[in-house]
Amino acid sequence: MNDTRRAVLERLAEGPVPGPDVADDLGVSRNAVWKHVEGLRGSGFDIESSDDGYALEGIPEYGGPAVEFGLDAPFSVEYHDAVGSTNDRARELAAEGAEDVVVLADEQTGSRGRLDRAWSAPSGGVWASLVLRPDLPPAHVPALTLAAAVATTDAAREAGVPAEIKWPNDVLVGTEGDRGGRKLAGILTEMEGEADRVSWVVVGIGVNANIPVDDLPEGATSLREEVGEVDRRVFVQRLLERFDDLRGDPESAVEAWRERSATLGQRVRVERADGEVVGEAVDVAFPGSLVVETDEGRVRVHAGDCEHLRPV
Ligand code: BT5
Repeated sequence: MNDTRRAVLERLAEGPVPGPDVADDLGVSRNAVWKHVEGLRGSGFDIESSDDGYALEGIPEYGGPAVEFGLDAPFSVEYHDAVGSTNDRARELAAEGAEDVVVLADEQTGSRGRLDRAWSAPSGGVWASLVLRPDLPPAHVPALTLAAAVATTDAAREAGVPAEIKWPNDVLVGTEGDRGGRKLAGILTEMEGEADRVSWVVVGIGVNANIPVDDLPEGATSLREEVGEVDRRVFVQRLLERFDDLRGDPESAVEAWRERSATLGQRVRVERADGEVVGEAVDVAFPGSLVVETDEGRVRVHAGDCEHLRPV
């Protein structure tokens, strides 16, 4: 949504207002106001016109303009009913110079997990990829993945789901149970940069929102399964707002991650490209490495797949 359209919408949301007043306030022509009102109606906003002027009576349930409306974070949203992978689309936008754009889809037909694993993304999910241009050295980018995991966890908790984070990027529910938790969300961060500067980062966040578990892989859960259907518009807004708070202070993201972690204090096995590490997960160190106390001493693991083991 462009800035003028957003401003028109905000004026109409305050109550009935005559078109000419909106035009004067925003310094645009009456015809321009009318065009924006028609555009907003086309996007699903219910705008009534009466003798008192225009009034906003209803907003679309979901989609780009719906998420942008009332969003307290500086992101614009490109929405797709269906797309191959939101990360792939976000990478295209990043290559074109985009910043603070969120690619959001109802369904993905070719989405990816880490290490080119498949990610199942049927209709009803929250599939979002954030195009960022942070002023960070590449080595600090993992902190953004932690920030995204915290933001996702907090949005899930606000929706009533007691989510926790498994290092580095899985958001789980029910980690106390025998099966070690069911996966609610995953994060895939990709970047391009030089030795000392990031050019762009794409943080891809996949949340099983309003999806029946039968449509998901074994071991997965969804918000719908845990608490019933959620308002995806509000969920995405809270997630983006929380992420926006955290990204400016990566150290605080790591601290917030510790507080929501299901991994710290657990016996873990971490599979790395160059072998496995087994021991107790004792800390996460900036910008996101897991510190494991092994029989041979402390090891810092930067990347890998982590499994929580039963205590010995
Ligand atoms: C992840 O990978 O957890 C990262 C997933 C990132 C997906 C988002 S959606 C928006 C954006 N666009 C993309 O194309 N991707 C991102 P990983 O840790 O490698 O976990 C992958 C494994 O999780 C798979 O091998 C399955 O076992 C399991 N899995 C697949 N789909 C799942 C789902 N919907 N829910 C829970 N688990 C799933």
